Amino acid sequence: MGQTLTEKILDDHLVEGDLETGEEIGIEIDQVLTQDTTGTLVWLQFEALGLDEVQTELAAQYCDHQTYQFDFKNTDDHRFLRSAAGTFGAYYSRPGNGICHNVHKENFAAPGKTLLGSDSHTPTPGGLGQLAIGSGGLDVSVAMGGGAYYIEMPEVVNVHLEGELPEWATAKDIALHLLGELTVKGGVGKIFEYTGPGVESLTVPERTTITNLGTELGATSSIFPTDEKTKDWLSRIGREDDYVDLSPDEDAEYADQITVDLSELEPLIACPSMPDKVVPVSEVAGEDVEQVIIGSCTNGAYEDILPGAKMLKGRTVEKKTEMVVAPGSKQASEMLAREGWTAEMMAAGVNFSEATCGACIGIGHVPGSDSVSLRTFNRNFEGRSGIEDDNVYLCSPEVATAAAIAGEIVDPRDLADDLGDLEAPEFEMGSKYSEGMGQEDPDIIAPDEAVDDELIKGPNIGDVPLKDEMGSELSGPNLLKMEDNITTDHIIPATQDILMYRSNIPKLSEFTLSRVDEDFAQRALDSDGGFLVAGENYGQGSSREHAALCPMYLGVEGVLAQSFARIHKANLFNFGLIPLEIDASDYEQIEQGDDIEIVDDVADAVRSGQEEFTVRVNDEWELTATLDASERERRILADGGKLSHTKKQAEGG
Ligand code: MIC
Ligand code: SF4
Repeated sequence: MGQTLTEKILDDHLVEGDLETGEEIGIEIDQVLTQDTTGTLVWLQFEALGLDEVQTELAAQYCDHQTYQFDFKNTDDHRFLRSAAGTFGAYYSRPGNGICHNVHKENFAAPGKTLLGSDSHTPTPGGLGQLAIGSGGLDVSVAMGGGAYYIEMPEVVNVHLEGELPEWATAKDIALHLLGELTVKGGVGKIFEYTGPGVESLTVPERTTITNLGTELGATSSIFPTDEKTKDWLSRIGREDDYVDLSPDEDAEYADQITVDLSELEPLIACPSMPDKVVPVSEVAGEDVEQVIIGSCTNGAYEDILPGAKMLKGRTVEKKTEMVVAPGSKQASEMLAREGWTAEMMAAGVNFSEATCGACIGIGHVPGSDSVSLRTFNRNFEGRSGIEDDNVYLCSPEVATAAAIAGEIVDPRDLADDLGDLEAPEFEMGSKYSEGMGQEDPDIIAPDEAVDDELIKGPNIGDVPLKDEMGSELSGPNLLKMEDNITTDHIIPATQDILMYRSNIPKLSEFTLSRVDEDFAQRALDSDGGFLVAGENYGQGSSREHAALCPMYLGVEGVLAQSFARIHKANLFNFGLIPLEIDASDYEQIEQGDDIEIVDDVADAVRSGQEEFTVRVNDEWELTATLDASERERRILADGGKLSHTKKQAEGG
């Protein structure tokens, strides 16, 4: 039987297990990436594991999320990261050089290689044939130390693209269409592999917009085959030697197939406040728009910004609307400047931000209260923009620019009809060979150019807390009952005032779940242990392991949820919190404050492979909860988390 492209790459990297759906496999990781807000823990854990040198082909540390350095704490974090990269042998990309996914794509991403990154949008370079997966930081530390990365073999789903996009519909609309159809949990446990004649019509920047948004589907990864378009893109950035031909076998078998006829797509928009609340733009036309932002890791390439620049040529941004461009990388900014587009856009009334995550996580350009903001980003979770009552819509650069011109949401086709002289911008590829552009990225420090050879820890850099081995008894109150689709932004928000404590767990823990219940942290600390209860898809969104580590620090012992998001579930194991699945009817019945007791000898049951656990509530009624875990995950859990487990293994325990 033939293989899918995913299976081929996994087969090449397999160190443990078989490629059977649902079975745990261990794979070798070629490249790792990390960023500033998850990277501090990655290196602290690398150090705590007693590791002293990067073992993967390549490791890269980016500073992208909090680059404004409002406070010495951020600057200290960046200095620590530079010193860690220098000491242990990673590339270091300076603050302001751009978002990890964009800068990695430009400098290092390579077809056929595996990439593990401590950021949920790590799958972005799947658009050029790299098998890239997001994970918690500790998994990245271990992979960087030469350890395998373990996942349940996902289902490989074929997304078959037919036809070509009509005018004004874009790659963003392909991704939004899938989100509308499949929802934010539609991709859990799956890898989406794109095939079909429609693939040829899409360039690498368009493909990476689609693979980037695969994360919003909850997918483990998304991948495209390679072809002339991939080769062309690599040669435009001077890396044609990295090209390899990659495609699935003709008789490859997929778990499922979804067909998308590109010619039927139209401009789409995701409404507040979930990326899957997708409707045609015309359905929400007429809403006043106060802010428009083009950029982020989703649509921050030169090729993503150009259409807006072309649409604005000879026009101005409507007076009541503010428009900001936040390029994904400094290279994209430099290309726009050298080609004259920055000046054109500025003349039209656009402001430029440095290349940073910034506004995407509520750092800068926070919308006004109860106002509409249109963004080309990938996430619009409530409050993520930095204000609780936000109304953030997600759309393509074309739709965003149309709104900036009109001052309201408008289908660009209607705007073109109204204006009479607005043409759909032709897609145009950029090149690093713009006149005068240097070929090397001056903001990247290679391991052999390192400026530090020992770790520099300022007062904000703390230690990584450890958990004790699991005991035989596990009981405590239900500390908080939550609904479906609780995001990691609810658990540990990423806004400015909180983000600077990512390397200081005791302080950061004070903010745990404060967006759901401001008294939570104190209640958890006062209680001797306890549980969290949630609906479906608990922990969707970010890879931040702080969303498991902070509850652990506050004494939480486990989470009872109807289902979990993949990365967050792995993070719960990594920090010794038991993730138990419960039925919808039991979820309905259980109340906040109820006493929860796991009846079995827990540590024993976890180690011995027991799947069903009896949970007694208030000493009155019982429910059955399921632990879906591999043997390896069970050992990690029982040992009190992956750090203790890995150390124990090294000591021969
Ligand atoms: C996000 O988009 O939520 C983030 C901020 O990039 C996170 C990483 C983090 O929390 O540091 C992610 O996607 O993993
Ligand atoms: Fe940064 Fe936003 Fe992309 Fe996350 S989703 S990496 S915060 S730009």
